[in-house]
Amino acid sequence: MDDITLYCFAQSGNSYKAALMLNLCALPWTPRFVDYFNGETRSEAYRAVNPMGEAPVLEYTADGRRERVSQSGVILDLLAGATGRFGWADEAGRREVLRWLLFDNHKFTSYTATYRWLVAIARNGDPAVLEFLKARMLGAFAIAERQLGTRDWIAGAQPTIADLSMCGYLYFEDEIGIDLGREFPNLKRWLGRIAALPGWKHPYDLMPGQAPARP
Ligand SMILES: N[C@@H](CCC(=O)N[C@@H](CS)C(=O)NCC(=O)O)C(=O)O
Repeated sequence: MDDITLYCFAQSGNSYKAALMLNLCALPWTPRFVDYFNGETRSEAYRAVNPMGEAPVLEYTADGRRERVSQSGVILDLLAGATGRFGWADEAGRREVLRWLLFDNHKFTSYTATYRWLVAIARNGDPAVLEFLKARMLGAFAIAERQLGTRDWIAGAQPTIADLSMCGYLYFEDEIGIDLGREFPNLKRWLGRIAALPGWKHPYDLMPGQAPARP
């Protein structure tokens, strides 16, 4: 896998999952800024890159061909296979990682990302919608908090792509407006363990684009 480009932008926790994996694996990569806030993901040109209209997209050369893949979970799986890093030891381990990746994509990240977007970026959420999303987000946090009560990493004895996926939005803790250390201490300690991995960077130091003004 050569000549890696990641379509991404700094506020995107989903892009961060892939960017963090690339950095932790010390793979050389170039960010390609996605101008999400000016509607790039909705443009025809971007839909030609990713018909789903989302960042991240990983572009790379393999066997002389230029390839593209989207969906952070698939990108993480691809990179784990290509590098032998942050993967699993056996089939049962693979299923465990997959279980948490799906939980992350369906609930953990999706409620958190939507809630954070409304409170920190759009700042125009209907209070009833915000209340609903926050409750769903906190419910997902509680499940991960419990999982991390007896173990250091989400899906195995070592860090896996499940950890890298689930942490995608949690370094935006101040924007989400949650004191993780007080409310979810296991999650907070786990984020510290991920941040101690060589190559770790905060999303705003890893991807192009401006951090939103603090709420
Ligand atoms: N499940 C997707 C979610 C990707 C996603 O929602 N990306 C956002 C940025 S964080 C996006 O590009 N949204 C574009 C839009 O809604 O127009 C993944 O994990 O890659």
